[in-house]
Amino acid sequence: MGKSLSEKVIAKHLVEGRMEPDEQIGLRVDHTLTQDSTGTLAYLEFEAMGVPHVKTKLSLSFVDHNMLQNDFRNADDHRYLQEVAAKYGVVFSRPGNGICHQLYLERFAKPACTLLGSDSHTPTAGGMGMIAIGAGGLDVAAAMAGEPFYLELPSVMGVTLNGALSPFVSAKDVILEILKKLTVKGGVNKILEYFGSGVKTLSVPERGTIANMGTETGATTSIFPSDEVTRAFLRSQGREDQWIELKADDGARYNEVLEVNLGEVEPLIALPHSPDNVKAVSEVEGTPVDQVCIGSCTNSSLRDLKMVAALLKGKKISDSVSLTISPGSRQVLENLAASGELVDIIRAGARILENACGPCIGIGQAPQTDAVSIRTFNRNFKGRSGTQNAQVYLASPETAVASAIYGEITDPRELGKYPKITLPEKIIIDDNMFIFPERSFAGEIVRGPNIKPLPNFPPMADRLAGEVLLKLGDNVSTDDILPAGSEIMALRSNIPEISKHAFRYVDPSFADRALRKGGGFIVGGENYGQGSSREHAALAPKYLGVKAVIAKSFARIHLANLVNFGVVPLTFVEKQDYSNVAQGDMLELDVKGLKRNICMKNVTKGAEIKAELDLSEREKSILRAGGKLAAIKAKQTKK
Ligand code: MIC
Ligand code: SF4
Repeated sequence: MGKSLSEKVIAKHLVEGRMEPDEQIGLRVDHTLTQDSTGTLAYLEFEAMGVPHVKTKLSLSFVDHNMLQNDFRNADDHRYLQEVAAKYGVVFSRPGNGICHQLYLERFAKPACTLLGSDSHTPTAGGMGMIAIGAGGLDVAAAMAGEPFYLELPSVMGVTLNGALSPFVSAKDVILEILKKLTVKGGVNKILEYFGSGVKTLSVPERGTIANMGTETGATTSIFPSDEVTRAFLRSQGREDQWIELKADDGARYNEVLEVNLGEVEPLIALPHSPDNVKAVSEVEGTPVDQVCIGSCTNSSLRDLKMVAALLKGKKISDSVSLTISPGSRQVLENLAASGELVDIIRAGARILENACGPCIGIGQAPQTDAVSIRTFNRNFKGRSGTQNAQVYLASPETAVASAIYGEITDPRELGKYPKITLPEKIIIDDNMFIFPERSFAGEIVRGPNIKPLPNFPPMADRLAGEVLLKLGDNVSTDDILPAGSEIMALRSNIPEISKHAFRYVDPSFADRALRKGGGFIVGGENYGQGSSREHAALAPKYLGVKAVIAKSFARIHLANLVNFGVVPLTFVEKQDYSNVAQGDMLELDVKGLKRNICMKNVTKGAEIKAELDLSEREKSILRAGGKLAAIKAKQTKK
């Protein structure tokens, strides 16, 4: 039987476990990536591991999220990150260089390698034939220290792409089509592997867009073959020598297959407030638009911004719209500047922002009250833009431009002539804003006053008791648990302070209540913790005393983060038992021995509820120790 591409790359990196369904496997990690807002914790954790130098082939630290310097805090974090990178052998990408996933794809991604990144959109590099996975900072720190990355072997969903896209339809529409089919939980514990005759019609940045937003289906990662298109992209980046051909065997078997005929995809748009709330653009045409934001790790490549420039050339945006452009990298910006295309963008009335995440994560450009904002980004969870009542829609750069010009949601096919975009064979490359570790740092690492030591947690108790502090519904995102935005994100390296903001917009009294009651439990529905990799969404509740989360199901990265910080993740054996637990109920759990079946007593209702702890022995030992850092330290003292 032929092998899928995913199986081939995984097999090459397998260091523990067997490649069988539901098996826990350990993967060798070739490259790691961090970004600043998860990176400060990740490097504090790495330092605590006491390893003198990173053990990976390549580790990179990007600064692209917390770019607003309203006071000393973000700037102090940036300095810490730069010094720690130099000390431990990590390549540092300076603020202003660009968004981690875009930069990684341009300059470092290599077919057949593995990448672990402390950002949920790390799978973008799957566009280059890699197994690239997002994880919490602690797992990335462990990988930098030479540990394998552990996960349950994902099943592989084949996605056949046939035909070719029609004019004005692009990669974003393809992934929106897939999201419409799979929803935000349809990809959990799966790899989306692309193949079929349509693949060769997509450039590497377009493949990157599709792999990037596969994250929104909950997928572990997405992967494309490495073919002549990949080779041409690497050639244009002066890296052709890093190319190898990579594809699934003929007759490879997939656990399931999804078919997308590219020619049938039409311009699509995700409506507020979920990336899977997808409709045809034509269904919502005419909705007045106040803001359009183009950029993010999904849609900020040279291909995308060349398209934007071509569509804006000679036009003027509507007086009612504020249009912002955040290029994905300095390389993209420099090439647009050199070709003159940047002028077309500026003349049309766009506001050029930094090469960074920016509005995607509520770092500036919060929309006005009740605004409709069309964004080429990947997430539109309520409030993520910084304005709680804003209506955020997700669309392609083509739809975004058409809507900016007409001041209302517009099908881009109404723009008339479709420009032909070709990527230059050779682009301008300048790696000056990467600091390679040869320029070494020998001094003492300076930590600003906002960089607080990591909290320590005791080993787990045999009995957990307390109140249900909060009961939530399905698809609770990490943006709900620990919101982003410039105010709260500046506290990423200060756990005591950031914890005060847990569930701030869901229930502003949560943090105080949790502390007052001496901790307790959270009850959730399906897909609890979807979205980002931020470990603060596990660490802050833990710091406030949350002992366990009982949910119908969990998102992959958040589940791992809960375990890593010693919070017990339990699922209801009978889903209807969810309705037998109310906020304020007192619960008692006997977790001695961390058995699979846990009996949970609802003391308030006098009922017994069956809960399940579906974890590997390795994960259980982490829980017992009180978290992964404690487990690693305990292992070190035994040696
Ligand atoms: C996001 O898009 O939500 C983020 C900000 O990039 C996060 C990481 C973080 O919270 O720092 C992610 O996707 O993992
Ligand atoms: Fe940055 Fe947005 Fe991408 Fe997250 S999703 S890495 S905030 S651009």
